Amino acid sequence: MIVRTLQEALKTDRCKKAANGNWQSVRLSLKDDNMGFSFHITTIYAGTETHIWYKYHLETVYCISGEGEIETVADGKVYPIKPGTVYILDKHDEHYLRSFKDMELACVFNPPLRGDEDHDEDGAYRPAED
Ligand code: 9YT
Repeated sequence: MIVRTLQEALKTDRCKKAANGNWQSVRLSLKDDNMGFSFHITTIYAGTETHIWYKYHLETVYCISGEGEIETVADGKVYPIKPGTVYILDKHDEHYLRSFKDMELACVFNPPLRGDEDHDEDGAYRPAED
């Protein structure tokens, strides 16, 4: 059994800040926990727009607090995000994530992240190399 707290993890390198300044993510559970997924608490800062295209990962995102929207590039659909909303990127959906009020999100990635990943120029994380 593994027990961690958000408060402690925030002070370690589990807390990853995006180079573009749009978000920070506290990666509470990673690949080396051998769970088959990783689990993060992410803050998306108000007033930001982030292009995301997880070509090599699936992600499920649950909104705990804040307010924003997601726009899927393929069809231009816009979905509001508010507390209680979950969105599931089951098709590696390319999208824009916009935050109007700081959003706190719980995020699950499959395959799990290693811990140090930041978005590349396409808004992806590189695939795990095993
Ligand atoms: C919702 C989303 O994907 N935000 C970007 C950060 C990501 N959640 C992460 O790396 O934890």
